[in-house]
Amino acid sequence: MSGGMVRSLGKGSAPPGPVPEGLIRVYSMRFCPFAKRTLLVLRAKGIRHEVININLKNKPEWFFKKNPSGLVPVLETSLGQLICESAITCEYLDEAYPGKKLWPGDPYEKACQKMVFESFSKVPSLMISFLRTQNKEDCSGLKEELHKEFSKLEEVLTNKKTAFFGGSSLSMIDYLIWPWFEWLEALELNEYVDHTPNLKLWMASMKKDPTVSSFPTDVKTFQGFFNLYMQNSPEACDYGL
Ligand SMILES: N[C@@H](CCC(=O)N[C@@H](CS)C(=O)NCC(=O)O)C(=O)O
Repeated sequence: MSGGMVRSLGKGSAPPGPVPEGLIRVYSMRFCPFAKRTLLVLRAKGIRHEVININLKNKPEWFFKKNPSGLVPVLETSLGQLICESAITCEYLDEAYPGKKLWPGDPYEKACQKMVFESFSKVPSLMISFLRTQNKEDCSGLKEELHKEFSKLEEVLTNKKTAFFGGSSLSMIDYLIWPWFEWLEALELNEYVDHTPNLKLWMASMKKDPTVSSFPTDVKTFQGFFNLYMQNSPEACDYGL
């Protein structure tokens, strides 16, 4: 399985050939939290896959044929089927491949996980806005909103009395929301989970998961990427390689 630590393809690159049988391909970007959802599910389920990184600041022309919106992640099967939108890619992988099921089989339990997912939905855009406005203006409003969103997640864990959002073991909802928690330290937002002890414990448990710990997250590398990305540098996506 590809580790994904490969340079990205940019404008002028040759389009990759068909996906070999027995493999699934993911178009990704090393620092994209949405693509990380897909990669976590691929790894957790032990699905053989290859990773093609896309230079999001200098996109290859051919990439728009894979996803007209130009966003990663995108899955491509050996039949040439294309699947985009991270949550949809994760659900597809869980349904299409055998082995450990990450969504619960019980419809009510699945609905509960989807409600948590919905409740988490403001966090990605708040974090991106925070990244964009950092050092430029006062971020107190954003921080207050983030504080509120984390309190909502804390309440779920407190009411459930379980280590993970789906119960006593890790499941789909945990992988869907995890990538943004990896950003906290790099964005110096760790104190925003000080008021949420159960969320903090959840983060500690997530870090111990073999799938999560198989992707080392280096704070300095994240910060280097953030700096270049905010400057629209075509080198951002390959930072640290
Ligand atoms: N709703 C999409 C969002 C994906 C997304 O925003 N990906 C970012 C990278 S983290 C991207 O491809 N950005 C390229 C661009 O904005 O042009 C999903 O869940 O897959």
